[in-house]
Parts: sequence; structure tokens; C-alpha cells
Amino acid sequence: MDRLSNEKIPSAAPRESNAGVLAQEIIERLTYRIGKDPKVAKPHDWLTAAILVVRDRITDKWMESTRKAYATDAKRVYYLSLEFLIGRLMRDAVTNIGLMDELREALASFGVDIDVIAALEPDAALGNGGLGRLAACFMESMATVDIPAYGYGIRYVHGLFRQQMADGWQVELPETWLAHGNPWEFERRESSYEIGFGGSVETVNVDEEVTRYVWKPAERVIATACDTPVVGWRAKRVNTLRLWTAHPIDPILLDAFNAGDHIGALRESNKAESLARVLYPADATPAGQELRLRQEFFFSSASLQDILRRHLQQYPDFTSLADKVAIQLNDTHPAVSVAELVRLLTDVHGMDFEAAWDIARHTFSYTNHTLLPEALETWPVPLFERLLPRHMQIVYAINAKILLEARKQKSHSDQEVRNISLIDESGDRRVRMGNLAFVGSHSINGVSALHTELMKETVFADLHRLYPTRINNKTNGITPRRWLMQCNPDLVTLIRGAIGDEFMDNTEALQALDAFADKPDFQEQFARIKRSNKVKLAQLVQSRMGIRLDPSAMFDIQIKRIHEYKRQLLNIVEAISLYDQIRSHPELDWVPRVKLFAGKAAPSYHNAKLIIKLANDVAKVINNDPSVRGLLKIVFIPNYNVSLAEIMVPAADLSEQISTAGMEASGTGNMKFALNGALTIGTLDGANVEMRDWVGADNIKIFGMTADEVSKVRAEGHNPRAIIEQSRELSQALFAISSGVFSPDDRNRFTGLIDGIYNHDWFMVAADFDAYATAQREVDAIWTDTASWYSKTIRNTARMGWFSSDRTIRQYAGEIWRAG
Ligand code: GL9
Repeated sequence: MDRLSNEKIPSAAPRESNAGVLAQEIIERLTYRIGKDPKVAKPHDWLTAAILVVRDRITDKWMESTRKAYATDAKRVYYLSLEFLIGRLMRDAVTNIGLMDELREALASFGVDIDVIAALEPDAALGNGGLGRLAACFMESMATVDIPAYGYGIRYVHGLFRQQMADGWQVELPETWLAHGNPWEFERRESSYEIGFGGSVETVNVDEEVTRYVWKPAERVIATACDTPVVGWRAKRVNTLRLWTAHPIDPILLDAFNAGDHIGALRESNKAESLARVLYPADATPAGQELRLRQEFFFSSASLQDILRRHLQQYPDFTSLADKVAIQLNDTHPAVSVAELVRLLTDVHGMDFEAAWDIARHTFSYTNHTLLPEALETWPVPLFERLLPRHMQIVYAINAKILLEARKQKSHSDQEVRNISLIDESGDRRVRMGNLAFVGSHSINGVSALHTELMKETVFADLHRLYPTRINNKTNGITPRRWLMQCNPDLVTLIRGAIGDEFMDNTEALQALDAFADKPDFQEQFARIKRSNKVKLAQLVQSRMGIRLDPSAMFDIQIKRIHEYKRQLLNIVEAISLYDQIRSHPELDWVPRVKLFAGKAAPSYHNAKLIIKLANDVAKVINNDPSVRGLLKIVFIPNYNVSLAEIMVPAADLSEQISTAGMEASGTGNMKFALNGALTIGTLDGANVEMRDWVGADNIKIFGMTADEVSKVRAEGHNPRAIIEQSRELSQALFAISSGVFSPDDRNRFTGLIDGIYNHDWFMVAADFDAYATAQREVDAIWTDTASWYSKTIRNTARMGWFSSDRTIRQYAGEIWRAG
């Protein structure tokens, strides 16, 4: 059997749901909603009709969920995120409502293959990488564990760019996920809010004691809600993802138009709509431009106005806000919300500053996702003040309070007080969004145990001493529905046969698989499924790239954003060294390997783009060298996205999680691979540390420097040149790259990249090379002992259950939100 069967999963769809009924509904949608005769309907029309049927099934449950939240006075959770990296929704929604078999049958009765039309659904790529994908996993898990939650974000017209290769270089093309419309969403014209920018602040003296501040924005735009239902596992609950679109107040300036200024007549309209036009493709480097700050304020203000309106529908005033509302800030991108909530409560709703500040602090919590100093958002004071003059005043008022507190405690030196300040005075004055989010929140969490400890020691050390109870850890997780049940249906069938169905509701029940890890027949079936997943990936590579892969080779995969700290370069350099060794020792038994890469580079990140080019240049040489005899292949698959990950993750034998220790806050790809039965080769970084604890040190290949060692070496300085000269393998590989062996058309192409390793080696590529190469040969040795390989990889699947995002969300709900 090759797909997830619904057998024994009770259908959660409320109405009669046999294939015949579904078939009728599909025809009804096709005819009356799309206006197509089934005889001439195109595959896309069938997809839309099927989605509409599924959406309607979800809608009943959606309304029930909303009514329940009102009826029980439940606390609501709001997840504010500038990114939601959703991918396709059809398979997700259909499996979660338990209708996969019936829908397949219904479509088949019209000669339509559900797998074919499902593949036509565009990926909703409203995010850059791990941070956005985490938000999408969390949305699904919040519905699954029955927490009344809303996601708030922006409905970008263009999500993350499409990546094309031109002679091995990354080229960015616009992505148009809305080209065929979006049948999942409901536009909510009635949920519209005015958002201001610029202008000035006026003072109104209400009486002797009370002064009111009135912001008179110079520009105003309208935010309108667009809702997508998010259905949890077995449709227990359906939550709302509310994304804002931007519109001008006057769609066209008729006076200008009539006077012949046709472009000027649309200027306001264009300016407003630019707010929701495109996702910033920056990754762990702040976008920095004014439009980005506008986007951040636009979605923060719209979301808060919506939250306050909903609260007032149910409660008399805002004194109960912190008891009934929890707002999670996903990174600093929505941090301006802290000032906006204070403004709305004071200036608009008449509360005094102290009371408003108290409510804000008890309502917000903030998740930090990176320690990279260049990624911590700051805005130039003049820009912030020009765009948000009232918020600037509020930031100063908050700052005065905080600095006074620190002075009173006498615990902080002058320099430490400067570190705590919301204003960075070290150069041109800037507003520190991380500090604003921190002081405005009752909880600040990191995303893995190691990252949380490093937060306390580094970026937030001084704030942590002032507020020592606020920082806490919530190790990331992944939804097992998308990242096991949907992407690896054959494995799920095997597991159900072995241990029953409990793991489908409680991922930690996978533990029972441990007992099967050494059983030869189970290993054989596990291996057969892995191989068939590899065959599917090989077919994709063959059809997209014309490269033939041998599914019996080890599939060694590194997929993630391209970044120096993630060290794709280390992987490539090791591949070159392996290439050299295979050629000089043809008599040895080399393990056949396919090294697969995929990932996007931020368009402005020079070295990341160079690394993509290097991977492609090296692939060209190695893949065309007959002396390698097919023992090593390198493939860079273009346009990495969620849907491609769903095919690559189940096909991996080896998962590369090799970031410089201390730099990857958590990682979540690491969890997806291990859950699907890959062995991990990785550093003690991010969640890898906890993965080692769960799967056991024997079942993961850890190598390299620790975070402490990295920071020590960086502080004391090291001599990469000496390290390189001591390693023959490394010096030869680096020399091959820098001298143009892989770039005969431009011999100096990679000189700068390699000089960086010789001169400072900030990312410890040289420092970790030997340990990495040794670990790779140990991986080869395990591979050669097939029984040992599958015993380890089965144990990975068995022991990764804790990394379900259901567990993560339960911890947020219990320890931060006090909801659900
Ligand atoms: C990230 C971290 O780098 C990852 O280690 C972490 O797993 C995720 C989710 O917590 O957050 N922070 C960050 O800015 N990105 C992350 O992936 N970058 C992108 O999302 C592109």
C-alpha cells in the first residue's frame, strides 16, 4: 500500500461523507461556483472544486470552534508573525478531516487523479525559512491541541522569490502564488482598519492633571482581513489565519485623473498596495528599509485594533485583557506592537500610561530566533520618529521607566545601563527592537536549550540580570502530520502494522518502535520504504535536471537557506577531498554517495550566492569525471520550497546539520529528517544537542567544536592558516577551489571565499574540517554494516516523538499563555 489509508481513522467530517456524496458536491461547485461544465473542466478547475468542497466541510467546524471560544470565555492566543511558510494546504486539510480515501475515490469517478491535481496547488511561500515554517507548524498544532488561536500576518501578493539557475548562478524571479486565485481564503471587508503613518502629535489638556496625546497621521491606509481556516488533526478544532491586505482610502484621485495626471491619480493607491506586495527575502539579516518598518507597523496595528475590538465585544473594558488575551511576538518583527498597544489603550481608549503599560507587559510574550548580532533589528531614530512620531514618544517614556529601575537597583554599571536602553547611542541613534520586545513582555523564550542559555549569556545578559525570571526555553517542534503522515505514507503504514495507531495522536508513542529496531524483517521493510522514497526523488531529479541517480547510493542531503554559518561550504570542501581520495585510491571500497543540496540565498548575500555557484561548478566537474565511476555525485536542486522538502526529507539516508556551534538557534529540518529515519551528522548546535539526548549518542554522528570552544577561539584568536597547512586533504581541496580547478572560465571566482577561511575562518570551516571528514568516514563504516545502519535509523524514528510541535505548543500554552 503506498498511501495513508483512512482505515480506522474516524472521519471527522460532520456530514455524510461517502465518495458518492463528495462527487455530487464537487460537480455542484464546478458548475455553480466555477461555472464549468465537467466535460470541459481543466485540472485546475477540478482542484478548485475539490478545495471548495473541503473548505465547506471545514467551515461548519470553524464556526463551531469560534462559538465555543465565545461561549466559554476562553483565553485567546494571538500569534503575530510577519512570516507563515505554509506550502500546499490541500493534502494537509484533507488528511486532517479524514477524507483522503473518499475524496480520492470521488475524483477518480471523474477520471481525475487527486495526486495530479494536488501537485497543481501553488506553495504559499509567505516566509523565508525556519522561522516562517515554525509559524505554520504552530498554527496546525494549536488547532490540534484545541487552543483558540489566531495567526496574524500579511497577505503578500508575492511570497519568497522563485530561484532559477543561470549557468550555476542563482537568479531570482517573482513568485505568483495567487495567479489562479486562492480558493482557501475568505475576504472580510467588514474587518477593516485605518492605519496611519507620519504626521504629528497634538497635545490636549483634558484638565489640570490629565494630558491626552492625539496622533494626526499624514498618511492613512486601510487594512482588510483575509481569513484562511486552519484545521487541526481529526478536525478537533479549526482556527483562523488572518492575513492583512492593504488598500488606499481613495482608490483613485479623480481630480488628478480628470486633470490628465493618470499616473498621479493612482499614486496613493500604489503606495498603499505596496505594503502587502512582497515578502522581504532577507534571512537573518534585517531588511532595513523604510518599507519594511511600514509593513511591521501596518500588520501590528491592524492586528491589535482587531484584537481590542474582539475583546470589547465580549468584555466591558480592557482591565481583563491580559487574562483573556495572550499575544506571542514571533521575533522582533512585530515588536512595535508594544508601543502600539500602549498608544491604543491610552490615546484612543483613555487609559493612563501606567495602567496601559502594565496590561501590555502582561499580555505580550516574545520569541527570539537568532543570536546573530547583524540580525537584531534596529531602526534609525529619525526614520522611526518621522514614520511613527507618537510611538517614538512612547518608546522614550518606556525607556525612562526601565532605565530608572536599573539605576534604582544599582545592579548595572553605566555601560550595562547603556546595553539595556531601548536606544542604541553608540553610533547614529537607533531604536533597538529586541530590547523593546523584551521589556514589553512577561516571557522571553529561546527555541532550544542551548540557544536559551546563550541568550542569557550574550545578547540579553544585562536585561536578564534586571529581569531574571523572564527568559525561558521552548524547544522547537514540527507537525508530525505534514512531516511524517503526509510526506511518508508508506512508513506510516509500516509503523501502524507494527505498533498500532496510538502514535497518530501521541507522537511519543513511536517509542514502541524501539523493540523493532533490530528485527531483520522489520529492517528490511523499513529499508524498502526508504528505497522507494529515494526512487521518487531520483525520478524528480531525472525529470527536472536530467541527472540519473542510483537509489542504492547513500543519499546525503543538506537543505536549508544558504548561509555561511550553516556551512554548506564545509560540506562541499569535504566532497572535493573525497573526490581526490576516490581518484587516488581506486582500489578501496568507497561507499557510493549522492550529495544533494537545495536552498535559497538572500538576493543581496554575496558569499551565499557564491556558495551556490561553487556547488554547481563542483558538481559539473565531479559528475562528468569517469574516474569517479559513479561513486560520488553532487546535485543542487533549484527552487527549494516546502513541497520539495516533502519529497527530499523521506528520501534522505544522511541529514547534514553542520552549523558552526552556537550559531543555529534550533533548526527544525534536523527534526524532520531524523523522524523520517535518516542518520544525522551534526555539530552540538541548536536542537541537535537535545536530539542527541533523545535518540542516544550511538544513533547520531556528532563532531566538531562546541559552542564554548568556538567562542573561546574567537575571543583568543586562532591561526587557520596553520590548521590548513597541517591537513593535506584540506589544503589540497582549498587550493583546488581557489586556483580555479572548478572555475576554469574564471579562475579567481572563489579566491575571496577561500581567503576568508585562510584569514579568519569565522565559521570554523578549517577548524572543524578534519573532525567532519573523520565523522563522514565513520558514517561510511556504519552504512557498510546494513543491520547497524537500520538499527540506528529506526531508533531515530522511534525516539523523535518529543519533537512534535504539539508538545512545543502545550508548553507555550501551559507555561507562557496559560490558555487551553
Ligand atoms: C531561525 C533560526 O535560524 C533557526 O535555527 C530556527 O530553527 C528558526 C525557528 O525558530 O528560526 N531564525 C531565523 O531568523 N531564521 C530561522 O530559521 N531564518 C529564517 O527563517 C530564514
